[in-house]
Amino acid sequence: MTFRFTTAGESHGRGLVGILEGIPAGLPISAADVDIELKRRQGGYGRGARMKIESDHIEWLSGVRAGETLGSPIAMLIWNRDWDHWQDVMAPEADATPDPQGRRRQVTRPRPGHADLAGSLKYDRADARDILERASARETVARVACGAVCKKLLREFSVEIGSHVAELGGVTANVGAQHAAPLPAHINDVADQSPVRCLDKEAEAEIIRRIDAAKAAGDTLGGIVEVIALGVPVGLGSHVSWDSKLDGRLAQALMSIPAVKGVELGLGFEAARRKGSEVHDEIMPGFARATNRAGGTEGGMSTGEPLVVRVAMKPISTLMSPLKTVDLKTGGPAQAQSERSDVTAVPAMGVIAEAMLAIVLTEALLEKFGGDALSELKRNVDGYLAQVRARTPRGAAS
Ligand code: EPS
Repeated sequence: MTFRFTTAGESHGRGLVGILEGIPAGLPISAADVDIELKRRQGGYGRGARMKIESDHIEWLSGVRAGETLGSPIAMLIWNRDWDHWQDVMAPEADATPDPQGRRRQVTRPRPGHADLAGSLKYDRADARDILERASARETVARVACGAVCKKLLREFSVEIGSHVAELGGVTANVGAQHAAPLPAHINDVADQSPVRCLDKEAEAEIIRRIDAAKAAGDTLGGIVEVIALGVPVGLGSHVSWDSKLDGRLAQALMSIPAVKGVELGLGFEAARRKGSEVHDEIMPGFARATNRAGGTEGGMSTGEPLVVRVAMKPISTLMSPLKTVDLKTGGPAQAQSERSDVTAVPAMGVIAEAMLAIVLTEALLEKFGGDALSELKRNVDGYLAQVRARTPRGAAS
């Protein structure tokens, strides 16, 4: 069964749907496993009023019975509570008595940086709401739901994924995979205690000050999140074809998160500034590495070292002190639309990036090991790990 993942839904529509295909039968799962992740995504200092309205949780539509997956497509539904306020604006059926003034809550002043303008021209829409409703980062709630199921599967193989905010609003945390101080063993246990998911208390205080200042100025802030997967076995992905390379697949998946503009693995761009002797991770007895500057992939395959990915998010493009734009209706100069929005969503983006990482790793795991049932998948993984162990130099196996 080919692994597939998709989402449907608009920001102020009835709800969001996430669909996963190819998850083997027999994986224990409950709505609570998914809802925990949805709650984590809703948090973070700097979010707007919408998060006070929503209280995200899933309803299973298919693919799960008596607390276990069936091997059939898994569909999850998350209702939008805000729909109550948007039913007329977002109604699917044509209005029998249309308002002569035109549609309510139209958006005709596209926001620089948002999908509004390119989408309105491409899809030939007079109202940019037809674009922004789907371009909205609300869609990521369905990604996180699918990612939660994938995380549950990966945990069966001792793969743990966590993240923390490495930079926000120009403030850099003095903690991370490339810093001397060790990261906590369970990153999320610590990061989730911080209102901005930052592991450096001093940086956290300054980040909060900057979020408050940006809010007062009607501005927004971006930042960088570091996502780490521990316990990934050697050999996921492949060097043989461009589209089977794990690093390329991770970059695509993470770059697809709204407002993400950059993805780095390990040293990333910094590797380009160093000599080879200061970049590559020497191979020690037992195939261990003294360093992990590569960030867990070589030749498009996982190395067995922690997977370390940094994801950069631009500031949100809805500004309360708006930028210049052009009105789609009049063609004349205007101020971009300001709608209720967040000052920053970088802490939430970390949770979304964890989900996308989990989805890519699950796809790569299932592609390599196959299996219709979890028991079969486990046998296949165990057989492979025994084969790898047999190749590990004697007396030095980790
Ligand atoms: C978003 C704008 C805000 C955010 C939203 C993403 O929503 P609203 O326009 O309803 O105030 O809160 O994010 C979410 C709803 C969410 O669940 O993350 C945008 O324009 O991208």
